Amino acid sequence: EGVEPQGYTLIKLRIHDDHIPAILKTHVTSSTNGVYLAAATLRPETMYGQTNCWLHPDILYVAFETRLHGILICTRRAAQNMVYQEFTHIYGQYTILAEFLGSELFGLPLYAPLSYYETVYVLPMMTIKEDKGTGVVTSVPSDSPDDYAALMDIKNKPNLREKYHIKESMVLPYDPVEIIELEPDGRLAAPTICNQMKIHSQNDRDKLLEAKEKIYTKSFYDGILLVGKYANTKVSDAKKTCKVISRSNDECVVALV
Ligand code: A2H
Repeated sequence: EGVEPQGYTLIKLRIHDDHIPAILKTHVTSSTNGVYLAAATLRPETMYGQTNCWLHPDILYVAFETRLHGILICTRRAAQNMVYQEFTHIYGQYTILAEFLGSELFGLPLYAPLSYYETVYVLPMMTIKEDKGTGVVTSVPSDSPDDYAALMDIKNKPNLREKYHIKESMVLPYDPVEIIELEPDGRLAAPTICNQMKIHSQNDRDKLLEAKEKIYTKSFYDGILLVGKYANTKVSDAKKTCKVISRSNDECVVALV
C-alpha cells in the first residue's frame, strides 16, 4: 500500500495571494494562475464539508509550476508522477521553485473549492504518510474519522496549537458540516462513530481503522448527499458525475500519484 501510484482526485486549495510564501513570490507573475496545495482524495463529493487542510510537520514538500494548474505544492514523489501526466510544459521535466517542511506552511489561509467555509487553514496531522497520494490531505471531519480525530486534537490541545503557532481562530470556529445522510448514523457519520467507539485522538490507530471500515463502504452505497448540485442523490451516483466534472474544472483534477 502507498507505493504504487493510484488514481486520486486532486483538490486545489488556493493560498490567499497576500500570504504566498516570500520565496515563491518572485516566481508569481500576472500569468501565474495561483499557488495551491494539491490534496489527494478518494471522496471528491465531500468537498462541501472541508474545514481545513492537513500537512505533516516533518515531511518535505516541493512547489513546481504546471501548465494549466498554477504552482502546485505536494511531495516530490507526487510531483514526479504528475510530470509524466502532462502537468508541465515539457513532458517529464519540471523545476522545483521552492521546498518547505509542512511546519513552515502551518497557519496559511486557503480557499477550499466548494467548502462551506470561505477561508480554511493549514494544520498539522501526524498520521500523514509520505508515500501516499500527495502528502496533502483535505479535511472533511463530518465523514472521515481520521480528520475528525485530528481536528479534535488540535481543538482540545492548546499545547499542540502553541507548538505549531496555530491560533484559536484557525480551529475553534470550524465544526463538521452536515453533507451526507447515513442511516442510522445520521448526518455526521464520522463524529458519531468516533464518539460511539470512544476514539479520543488521531493516535488511536486500531480503532480508527475499524471506524473507517465501518463507514466508508456504507457511505458510498447508502449515503445521500444533502448539499450542492447533487443534493438528494446517492453518493454512488453523484460520484460518477463528480469525476467527469473534476476533469474540466479548474478546482480539481484527476491524477495518478
Ligand atoms: B480521503 P487510501 Cl471524507 N496520508 O479524503 C494519510 N492519509 C491520506 C494521505 C496520506 N498521505 N493522502 C490521502 N489520505 C486520505 C476525504 C475522505 C477520505 C473522506 C472519508 C474517507 C477518506 C477527506 N479527507 O479516506 O489509503 C484521504 O482522505 C478513507 C479511505 O488511498 C484519502 O481520501 O485508500 C484517503 O486517505 C486515501 O486513502
